Amino acid sequence: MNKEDFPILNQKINGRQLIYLDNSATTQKPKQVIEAMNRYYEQYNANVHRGIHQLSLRATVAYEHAHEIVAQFIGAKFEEVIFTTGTTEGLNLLAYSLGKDLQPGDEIVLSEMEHHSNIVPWQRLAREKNLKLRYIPLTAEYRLDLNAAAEIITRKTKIVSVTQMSNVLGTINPVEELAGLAHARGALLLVDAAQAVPHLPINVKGLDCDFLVFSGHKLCGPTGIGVLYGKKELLEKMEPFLSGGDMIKEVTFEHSTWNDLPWKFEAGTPNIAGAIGLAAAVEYLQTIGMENIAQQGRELTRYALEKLSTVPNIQLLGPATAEDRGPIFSFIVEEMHPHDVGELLDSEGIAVRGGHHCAMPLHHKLGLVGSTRASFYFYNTREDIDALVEALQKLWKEEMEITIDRNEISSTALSEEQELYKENILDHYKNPRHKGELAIYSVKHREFNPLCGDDVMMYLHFNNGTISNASFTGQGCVLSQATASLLTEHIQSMPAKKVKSLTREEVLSLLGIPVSPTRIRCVLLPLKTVQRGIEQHETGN
Ligand code: C6P
Repeated sequence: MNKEDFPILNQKINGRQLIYLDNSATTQKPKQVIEAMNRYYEQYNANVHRGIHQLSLRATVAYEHAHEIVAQFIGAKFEEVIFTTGTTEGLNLLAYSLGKDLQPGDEIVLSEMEHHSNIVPWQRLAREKNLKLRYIPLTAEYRLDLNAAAEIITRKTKIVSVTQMSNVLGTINPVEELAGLAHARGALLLVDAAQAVPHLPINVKGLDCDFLVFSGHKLCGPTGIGVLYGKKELLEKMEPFLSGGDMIKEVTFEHSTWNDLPWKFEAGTPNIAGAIGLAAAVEYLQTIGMENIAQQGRELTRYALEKLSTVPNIQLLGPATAEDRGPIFSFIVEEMHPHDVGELLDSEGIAVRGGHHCAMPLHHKLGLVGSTRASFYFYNTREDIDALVEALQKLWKEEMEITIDRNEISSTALSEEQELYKENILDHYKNPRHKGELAIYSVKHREFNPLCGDDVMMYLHFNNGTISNASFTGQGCVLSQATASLLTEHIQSMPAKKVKSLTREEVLSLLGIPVSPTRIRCVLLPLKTVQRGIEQHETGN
């Protein structure tokens, strides 16, 4: 691997060398992938499986070859690899197609560490067909409780669907063992390998899973392309998910028959450039070697565990040892909202993710609204971990230039007047006005920002169309909480009609400092809560 293969990594962010640690969200793309996609668009862009002209033939060959490359990469047969838009579509396809055969009372077993993509489609199916969802719990070491799994997976279980590597905890789950448990009870085993395929050599036959899904963009490929692997005999029996062009063999006005695998599950013009990019990404990973990538991931994991455990004010989530663990580290910084931590690290050029990482139930289970996550890939180094640890140490020692009371509200240089506004914001954060329930109120309304966990409940009391009293409760980052305090003060005795027409500019002017685009949502959440509260009062809903 050559770091120069990744042009994007060679840039400064906020005056610092970029350190990209958000690889679980999406990985960066090497030149080889970008060039392969460009070549398709520049030299042989055409639809596949349709034209008889040269360009179409070339595109078809490349598209089918991409299936071959991916099939060989995961140890599957050509017919068993279906291109989707990503892990999410793969899981939705499975819930739809497998769901057709399920009966009321049947059970689906998931785990407590699943991504929303492996929960929500099953919840919808369960509601529609009166099925029961059960969850394998976690142990205190953040691993799956396999004793509990052996009891939860029963003859009533029809599907077990689990992540192979948690996108929050980094835990690697024993898929073979779960396959054994599921198959012994007559159930199917589905694997969400979105985080595992980028880091581990995968052989679907060795895992003995029935289905496995992943996304191209997490392994150096483009977005909008993903893979569904399924055992051929199962795919043959399943109903297609989407229907239309290319997935059919014959169509009359009355009925249609389905194309052969894998095309039966690929309706419409596919993401040809995406497939070509994915194949280039797989070939790129293969030149490095998946064993080498896994080995380097283990080394980074060991080093990160050792280093991060030296930072006093952070609590690491996930297994404490490098065994069965990938290089994904979520943590809580004492007394700081993940959003604030993320923005502070960004000011040091370090890109991480803050929030619930699309695993809200897991965070709730751990008693958290969110966490900060640093996730590594093979182009990361020990020096990147050192830089992260150093930045976190700075946070702890309150050395960061822009840190005030361990909470940051603006990373841009401020004028003298804006500095005063900043002090005012901090004062509202530390000593919120009108915080707490109102004893008497006309309406209460709650809004929640699912991206970061900011949570605001507004209590409003009306008198002749005027807000005679307002208060709020909730928790979140400095900006959301300070704005709620400023806003409840601002709207006291204001006609409800006027409050309803308050604009974002007016709310921003209450803050008086520039707010970065990523934080506008934090500021607007209290405004949305008040305005929806008034609407709720007016409509009675
Ligand atoms: N997790 C993360 O930051 P899509 O969005 O379809 O490519 O992948 C969904 C998905 C499913 N399962 C797991 C275990 C995942 O980690 C993800 C994507 C990203 O953690 C984006 S939310």
